[in-house]
Amino acid sequence: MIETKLHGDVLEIVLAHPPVNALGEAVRKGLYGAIADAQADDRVKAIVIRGSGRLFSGGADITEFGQPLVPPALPEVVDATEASAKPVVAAIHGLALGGGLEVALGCHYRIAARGAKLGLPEVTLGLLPGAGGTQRLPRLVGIETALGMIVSGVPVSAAKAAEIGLVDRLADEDRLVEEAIAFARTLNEPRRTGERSVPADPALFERFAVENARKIRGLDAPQACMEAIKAATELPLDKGQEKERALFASLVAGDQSRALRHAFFAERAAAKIDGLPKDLPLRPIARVGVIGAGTMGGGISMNFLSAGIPVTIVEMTQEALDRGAALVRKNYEATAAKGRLTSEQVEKAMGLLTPTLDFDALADCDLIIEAVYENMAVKKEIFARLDGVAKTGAMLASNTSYLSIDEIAAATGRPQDVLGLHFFSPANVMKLVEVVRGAKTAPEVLATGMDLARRIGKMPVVAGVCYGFIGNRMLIPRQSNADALLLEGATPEQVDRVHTRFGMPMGPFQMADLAGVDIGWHRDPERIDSLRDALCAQGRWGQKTQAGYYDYDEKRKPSPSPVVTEAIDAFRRKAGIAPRAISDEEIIVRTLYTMVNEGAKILDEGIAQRASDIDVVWIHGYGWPRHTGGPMFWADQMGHETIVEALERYAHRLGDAFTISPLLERRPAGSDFP
Ligand code: T1G
Repeated sequence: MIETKLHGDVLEIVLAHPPVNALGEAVRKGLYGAIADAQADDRVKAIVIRGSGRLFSGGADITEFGQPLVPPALPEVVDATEASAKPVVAAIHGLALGGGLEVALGCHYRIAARGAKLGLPEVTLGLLPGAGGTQRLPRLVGIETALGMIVSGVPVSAAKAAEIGLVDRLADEDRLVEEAIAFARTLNEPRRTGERSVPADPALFERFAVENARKIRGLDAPQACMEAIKAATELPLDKGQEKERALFASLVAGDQSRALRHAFFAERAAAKIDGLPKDLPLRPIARVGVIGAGTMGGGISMNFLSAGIPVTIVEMTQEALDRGAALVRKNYEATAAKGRLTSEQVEKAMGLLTPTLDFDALADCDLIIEAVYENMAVKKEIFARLDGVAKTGAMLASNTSYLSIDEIAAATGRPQDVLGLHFFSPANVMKLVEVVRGAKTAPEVLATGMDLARRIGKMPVVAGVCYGFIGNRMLIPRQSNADALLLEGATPEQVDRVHTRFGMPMGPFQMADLAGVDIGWHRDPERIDSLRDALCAQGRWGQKTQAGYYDYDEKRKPSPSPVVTEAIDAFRRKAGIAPRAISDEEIIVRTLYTMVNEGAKILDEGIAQRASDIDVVWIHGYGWPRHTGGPMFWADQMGHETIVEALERYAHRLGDAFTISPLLERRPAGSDFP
């Protein structure tokens, strides 16, 4: 956990706790003891602290939160480091995050490898730096810089850290330790953070809060971070640390931090495929083929191009092909215009794209992704054709968002090579990919799909085959109830407002307008069986036609539509429904609780490996508010009995086909989903 080595008169202390040198109990004890021993060791003139492996330290051990604290607490260890009578130098490489950076802040000097990054990401876990970071960082880099780093949680580069005074020196990666030891040898005494508070203009905090209002709305931790940093402008160091610890204690016990810590571990658990050996040989993917150059095909292609993987994209007509390639270029150039890509990077990515009308050009691809429209007959025809073109061992994937991978695989003679790679629109932006395993998908094909998704920066989740897999299947009861609520008396604005207040980026009707009301429409303007049919028949296809469930101005700003109100009334009259007042609670039960219920069925049927995978799907595929942990964690916190009771109370509104998941019903009170 802690290794020490004496280099002449300089003691090297190594944080050695793979994989991230988390500052768990044993590391804290070891570090505290090594610092104490060094004080009494006359051979030691100065101390260097570094991390083993690929980084300095990933911070406190998050798994310990919520458990009884075993001393020494991290603040104590950091204070003891700073109190050392002998100079202490932190030698930082890779990452110094959270408590890791706070240990470095307790050191008297900091030297960093040029490729290192330093940050205080506690806010992303619903916490604040609780080992002196909110008090020492402002004293070192100033209030404004400290506010930016701590409230955003975004790490800074070593160069930036040197610029703002967070580190004293930079070193080449391979000379860091020797330069740190040599530097330590030149030091005669410690340099400590000043006790005095850091005066600041109070208006700075108000301005910062206003500028960041949208980002931090409804979140406890950013507010507490600002309060702790403000204490650094009013109190001496020790008093400020007391304030920091009190705020930390409140956050760590709070719902939001427990939810955010759940999300952190859920994302890592999602990468694991139960029942598969860890070291399964993956299939090499050197070239990808994409069939369909529409919005999805283009977006999917960009993920591989940006990761340096060549893509052959196939379309049926030159016009569609040109349009698709132009859209890819347009997306890249829009990113470059924001300064997030250089023009060379754009050209490099575009240079890896090979548009073609020749289906046989897919013969040398290692993975081929079909991204044509949602029609099973078309997909089966494509896969049957692929069977004759794709090379042996090529992986054949469909981007279908609902349809059966098993049925598609059966159109080929190689079902073991077939899987689903369900990207979420816009595919070059949304992180989620549902990696759908068919009944005959080979284990290494599934494992390769998961690994490749991560290589291109996605958040993959394994899904079994059912209509809509995980995310879209849970959308079904949400949308059917939302539609029914309109006919029973609610308005699109009311239903959407309940969802946006809950923390969703948009509600069901705003989402329909964004995605396209006409998606999945039968396209027969004479056949009007639903409000959606009526809107589509009038050409109200959503934002793209400046009209859907809402009217849109040229800036796509939505406003309630009298046309829609009239259409809803007409449907009510036709169905003989007298509108009634609908409570927000009813909307929550019928659109969010029913989603949880569907999630429980998905879990029960083994479509999802674990409840936390369902949370990851909704956080990364639909923007479910991360600080509630995802639908299943949120239900755990609420108590399954609360959900069951409410669903039973509204059962008469949920349709004859509605059933409560047995998994929900049979869970003992207070238990969580598996
Ligand atoms: N505590 C416990 N486990 C951790 C951990 C941590 N801080 N960081 C990572 N792990 C586990 C992770 O769950 C995974 O486990 C394995 O290590 C590899 O992680 C008092 C209160 C450092 C950038 O927020 O951002 O300090 O799945 O897959 O992609 O003020 O891990 O293998 O079983 O993510 O190379 C603040 C959290 C803590 C940083 C490395 N620190 N970690 O990414 O590997 S709170 C953070 C990360 C704190 C103090 C406060 C990343 C990483 P498993 P990984 P990676």
